Amino acid sequence: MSYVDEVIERIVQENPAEPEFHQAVKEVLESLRPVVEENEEKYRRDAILERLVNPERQIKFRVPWVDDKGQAHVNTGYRVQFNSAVGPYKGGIRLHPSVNLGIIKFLGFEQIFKNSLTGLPIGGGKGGSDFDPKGKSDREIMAFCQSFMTELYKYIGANADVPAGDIGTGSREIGYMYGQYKRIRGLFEGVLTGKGLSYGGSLARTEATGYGLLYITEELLKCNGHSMKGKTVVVSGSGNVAIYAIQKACELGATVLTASDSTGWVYDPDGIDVAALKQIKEIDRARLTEYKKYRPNSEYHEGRGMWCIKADIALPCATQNELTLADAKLLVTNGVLAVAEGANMPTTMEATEYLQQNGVLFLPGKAANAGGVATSALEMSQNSERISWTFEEVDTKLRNIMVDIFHHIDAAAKKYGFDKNYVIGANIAGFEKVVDAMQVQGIV
Ligand code: NDP
Ligand code: 2IT
Repeated sequence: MSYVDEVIERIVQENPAEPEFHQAVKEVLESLRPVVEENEEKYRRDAILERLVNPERQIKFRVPWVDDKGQAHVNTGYRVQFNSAVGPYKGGIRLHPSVNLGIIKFLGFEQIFKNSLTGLPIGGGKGGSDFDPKGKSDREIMAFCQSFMTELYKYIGANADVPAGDIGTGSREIGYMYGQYKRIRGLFEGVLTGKGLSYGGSLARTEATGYGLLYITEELLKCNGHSMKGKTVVVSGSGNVAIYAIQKACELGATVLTASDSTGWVYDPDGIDVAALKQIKEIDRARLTEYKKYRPNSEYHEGRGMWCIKADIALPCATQNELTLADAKLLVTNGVLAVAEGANMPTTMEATEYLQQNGVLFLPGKAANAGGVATSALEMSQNSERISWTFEEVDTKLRNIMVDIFHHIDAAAKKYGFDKNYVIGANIAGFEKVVDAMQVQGIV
């Protein structure tokens, strides 16, 4: 049996009931076959793949908090410190009832390669909790965040592990967590990113993931003889990534037809109104059912299903495995040109293969959504220097990073004979730097 197959088999056996983690490991290791085959003897001797797929450390803890009625609750907190070969662990904190160890491990594993692709010195990690922020008061959110940080602070630090936002964790939650860290440690340091601008946050971090997604998609299109201008786009999600992806797509001259949340989706034939979306989601924290009040011409549909809308580009920006084989078939039937993942692993493996086999340009999340963590690393730089760059400075750096990522993954795919297979390109390009750092640092 090949080394890759052996490691995949062991990871499935040793980590039962973690299907998303198995999926992420399989996708990456399958892509790495040509590199592993070239170096099999050395990698086996040094247990490179075993060390790559086993987190350096995984922390699980109890998070007790009290609701507004005086009732105590207990949630589970996680931080998986996956790989620090190229820099301090870096990755977001997800607050969602679906969170479990397997979800955090898949996200942490993906983060290793994504962070490597940014070209910046950040290792891979991820954290979170099964706490559900929906419907909670500000005081309840604060109580949870303070309790979460009261345990997490022991394991993180500006040069050790720097968490940030993800699903359910935005600037409000980061603020409460930062305040509690500072109070316990007595350190005003860049231990979190996605901070508010008044206490060390970076301009353009809020916009970065969505903007970065469009910068790399524009480069992909340009290199394949197209552009965003005049294109129609279907987007899923209506959170941080989706909102700023929609905003930048509009700025580049495209029309975005859809947005979604966990209960339904909207179709706006005149183009999604970003100001209305921000009011509903960022300010009112309400459901998308409200959208019709702003745009009477739009349609609201319960459930999922926006992939049936005909468009040139699809940008899944909500959550993992939200774009299935059936959805991919609809997209192909409707003549989709490109799919770029704003979310982490939103496309199932079967759907990805189907899109690629049918000539759709496909950008995987670890390249396409790397603008968020890249700008987090720029926030870390600004914190270290104790200065703040202008919006334009950060945005220009972000754009350059995304363009560089595209050419890097494109070149890696070509080098191994998989021209335009950006999944293989991203996995190989992300791996190359990490494996080099791991090898020269010895067996640790
Ligand atoms: P938000 O919490 O801001 O928004 C998430 C959006 O996705 C909401 O519209 C939410 O709907 C929807 N959603 C979440 N879970 C589900 C689900 N199980 N089924 C259907 N819809 C769902 O998160 P972000 O925008 O920050 O994150 C979105 C994706 O992008 C995630 O995969 C995240 O890991 C990834 N990502 C985020 C980055 C960042 O900087 N924030 C960087 C790189 C990737 P509802 O409001 O109803 O829950
Ligand atoms: O998935 C991701 O890359 C993020 N949620 C952002 C992580 C970060 O550290 O900014």
